Amino acid sequence: MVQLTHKPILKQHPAISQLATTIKNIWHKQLMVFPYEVPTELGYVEGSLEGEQLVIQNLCYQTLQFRKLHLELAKVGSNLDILHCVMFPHLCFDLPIFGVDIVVARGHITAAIVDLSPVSPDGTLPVSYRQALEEIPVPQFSSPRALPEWGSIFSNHCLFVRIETPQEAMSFLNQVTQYLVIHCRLACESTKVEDTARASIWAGQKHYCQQQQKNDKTRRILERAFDKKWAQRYLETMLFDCASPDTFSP
Ligand code: 18B
Repeated sequence: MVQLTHKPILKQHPAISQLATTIKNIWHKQLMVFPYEVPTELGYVEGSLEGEQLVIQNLCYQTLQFRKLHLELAKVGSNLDILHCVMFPHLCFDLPIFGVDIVVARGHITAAIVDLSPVSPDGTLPVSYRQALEEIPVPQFSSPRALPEWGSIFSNHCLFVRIETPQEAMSFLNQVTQYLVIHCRLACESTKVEDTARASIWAGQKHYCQQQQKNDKTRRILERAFDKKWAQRYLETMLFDCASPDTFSP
C-alpha cells in the first residue's frame, strides 16, 4: 500500500497533533520525500483493548538520505494517545537515528522522549551533530525520567521527561523541532561512506532496533490488543525493522 496522505482521523491530545503537523512540515520543507510501501495490512490498524478501541495510523516516506521516515499515531479509546516517529537513514550515510515518542495517559503526558541516537560502535555522535547540539540550550523540566536498561542506545542529548505544564509541553515540542531541523540539515549535507563502512552502520542500526524491541510497555499494548504473534510481526516489520546489510540504497 502506498500512502501519500495522512488524514487526521484521530482526535488526539493537542501536543501530539501539533507535533505531528510540525514533523510533516519539516520533512516536506527540508527533504524531498517519495512514497514508501507500508507492509500489507499495517498502514491503518484497528484492534480492541479491554473494551476500548485501538486505532493505529502509519505514515511513511523515503528520501535520498533515509530508507524510511515513519510517523505513527495511535489511540486507545479515551485513555491513551501515542505519537511515535523514527527516521532510519540509508546504510550508506553515517547518520544517527532520530526518534521521538509521546505517550498521553488519561490527559497527562507521562512520557515524552526525543533523541538523535548514535549508531557508531563507540556510541558517539558524528562531530557535526555534537557541535550543533551543544549550541542548543538545554531546557529544564520539573519531572525528568530515568531511562530503562534497554535505553543504553540513547545519546547524552536524549531528553526524557514527564510533562507537568503547558509551558513544559511547548518547551519539549521546541526541543524536538530543533533536533529535527538540525538532523534534516546535516543529513542533506552528508556524503556517502565507503562501502566498507556499511557493515558497521548496519550493526549500529540493528542494535538500535533490537534494544527498542525490548520495550515491554509498547509490546504489552500490542499483545493485549492483538496477540503475541501479531505484536512481534508489528515490532519487526513496522516499528523497528532493519534493512539487510546489502540492501540497495542510492
Ligand atoms: N511507550 N509507544 O511508540 N519508544 O517507540 N517509550 C512507553 O509513561 C508505545 C519509541 C520510550 O520507562 C509507554 O511509562 C506504543 C521510540 C521509552 O520502561 C507506552 C507505541 C522511543 C519509554 C508506550 C509506541 C521510545 C517509552 C509507557 C507504538 C524513543 C519508557 C509510558 C505506537 C526514541 C519505558 C509511561 C520505561 C514508554 C507505548 C521510547 C505505553 C504502543 C521511537 C524510553
